[in-house]
Amino acid sequence: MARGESPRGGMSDERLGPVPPRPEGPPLIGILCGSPSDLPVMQQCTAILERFGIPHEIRVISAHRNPDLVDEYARTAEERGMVSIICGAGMANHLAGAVAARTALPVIGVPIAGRGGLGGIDALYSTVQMPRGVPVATVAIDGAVNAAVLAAQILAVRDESVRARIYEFKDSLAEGFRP
Ligand code: C2R
Repeated sequence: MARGESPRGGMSDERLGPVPPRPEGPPLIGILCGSPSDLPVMQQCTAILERFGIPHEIRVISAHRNPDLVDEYARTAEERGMVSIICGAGMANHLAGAVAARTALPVIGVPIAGRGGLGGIDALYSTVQMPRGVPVATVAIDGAVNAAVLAAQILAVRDESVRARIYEFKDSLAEGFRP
C-alpha cells in the first residue's frame, strides 16, 4: 500500500493534514449513493470535502428504487445552491445518468465495485458510456476520493479559498515523493 493511502484506497489523515472545523452553511455538493452498501466507499467523499471546508450532504437514493426522489433531488439541486452532484452506485449504475438528465449542474459518477456484480466493470461501463449530450464525469472504480477532489476543483473556479486549499493539497501529494 502506498504511503498515505487507507486500506480501502482512501487518503489517510496524515496526508490530509489537521482536521478543520466542520464546514457550515447550505450544501454546495450533493453526494448520492444507490444503496447503504455503497456508504463505506462514498463516505471517503465526505472526508475529503470536510478537509477542504466545503459544506455538503450525503443521501442514499436510487434511480431504480426511488425514481421520484431522484427526480425531485436532481430538479431542485440548483435552486438549493448546489454546484455539483456526485453519484456513486454499483452494478447497473443508472443513478448518475438519471441525475445528469435532469440538471445543468456537473455530475460526477463513481462506479462502485460492491459485493455482487462484476467487480465494478458493470458499473464503470454503465456510468461512463453515456449517450451524446448527457455527460457524466466518471472516475475510477471506487474512486470516491477523486470524485470529491474534482467536485472541489469545480467549486474552486469561483471560490478562491477552496482553490488555495486545493493547491495545498496538491503540494501535500508531492511530499511523499521528494528525495
Ligand atoms: P444493494 O446492496 O442494496 O443490494 O445494492 C447500488 O448502488 C449497489 O451498489 C446493490 C447495488 O445496486 C446499486 N444500485 C444502483 C442504483 N440503485 C442501486 N446502481 C441505481 O439507481 O442506479
